[in-house]
Amino acid sequence: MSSGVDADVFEQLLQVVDRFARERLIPAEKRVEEENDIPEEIVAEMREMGLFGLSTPEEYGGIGLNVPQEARLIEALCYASLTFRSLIGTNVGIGAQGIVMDGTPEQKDEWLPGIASGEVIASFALTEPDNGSDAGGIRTMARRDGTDFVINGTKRFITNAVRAGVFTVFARTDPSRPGADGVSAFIVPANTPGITVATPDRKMGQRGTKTSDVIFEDVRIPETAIIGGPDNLNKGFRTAMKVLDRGRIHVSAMAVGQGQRMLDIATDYALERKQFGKPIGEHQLVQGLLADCQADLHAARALVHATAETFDREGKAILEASCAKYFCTEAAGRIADRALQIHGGAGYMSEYDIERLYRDIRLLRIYEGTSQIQQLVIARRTLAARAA
Ligand code: COS
Repeated sequence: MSSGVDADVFEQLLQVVDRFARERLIPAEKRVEEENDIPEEIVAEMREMGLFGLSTPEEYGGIGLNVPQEARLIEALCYASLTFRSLIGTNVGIGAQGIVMDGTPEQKDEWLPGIASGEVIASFALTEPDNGSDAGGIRTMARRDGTDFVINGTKRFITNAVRAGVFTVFARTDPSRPGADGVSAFIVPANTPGITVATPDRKMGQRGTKTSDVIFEDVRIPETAIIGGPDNLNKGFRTAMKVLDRGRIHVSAMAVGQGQRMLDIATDYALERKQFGKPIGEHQLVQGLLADCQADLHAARALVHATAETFDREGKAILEASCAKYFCTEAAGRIADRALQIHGGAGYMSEYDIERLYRDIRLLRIYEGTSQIQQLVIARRTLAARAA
């Protein structure tokens, strides 16, 4: 098991983040929704707290949480709007983990301190207009030119692209191999000539998060920018998959944090709101909705913790991470639906938080692998294990 930070230090940090989410972030949620951005003073506070470097190893200036600790901390942070998490999410997770997991010592020295402090935002550029679930079908090309590569292509829905200082970019380096085998991962500074970041997308929820197309036109980078160095040519798909496995545990923890928030809101409403002469929480059908939320939440939380422990112990948890992401995000969707139902007509009105949380949570079943991709991974591995 990887050590993570000392247990006492971690418990203190957890309390600080829990308080920060409840006392600082939740009161700012409506402003974020209206302004479609996170106030600068909150960004600065998140930097000061070291949140950008939660999972960066301590030797590079991060806090160095292990995966079980990261899961508990992300659950606490995600009691508040998911938008706040998205600001640090690519540095803690998918944008940076390729460098943490597979980078050379030089690449780590160059990039991880800035990523840990939040001075550099790292962004993960995998998805394309024609390739999301089929990650091995990447069309962005990186053509060799001497000891350089020249990248051309478009990436889509790239979180934090407008804020990025560096992209981890997945591009095809061997056109003769159309699938996962011909893909490499590159570290591309965002100021490299030829990169255009489009205007951020308008989305259903999670206002204040920034996703955009990123267009690469003749972007020239040296072969030393391949994650892990030139020897890792054509091995980028595995880096992407490893990053996503870990990311799926992270997303599961987000679902639990939001699930708890929605259940608390629905419970408070059930205690206050009266119909037929008594609080609706005293009506058994409403109790049934609350009970189903609580059972889903307990199961989801237990699954995240167990999966995080497995990842920490074994260094991977492919089947388990897909099970967790599938179950926890679907459970959060069910909790959102019931919590809104408990609110009745009020739940459909934007002055109630549940309307916004319901929209925000919808994305969890889609990004970092849709529920259907998780089903596919789970089923393939289940069949393969019995067939072996
Ligand atoms: N960890 C490490 N290696 C992995 C892996 C994982 N989780 N999953 C697959 N690999 C390896 C395989 O072992 C295989 O290597 P070998 O050829 O040496 O055996 C290689 O990668 C190709 O794997 P596979 O044949 O399973 O690839 P597929 O093209 O069939 O794709 C899925 C597999 C669908 C699971 C993959 O494309 C995927 O996860 N898609 C969803 C992507 C996603 O989450 N997109 C969201 C974008 S980021 S917000």
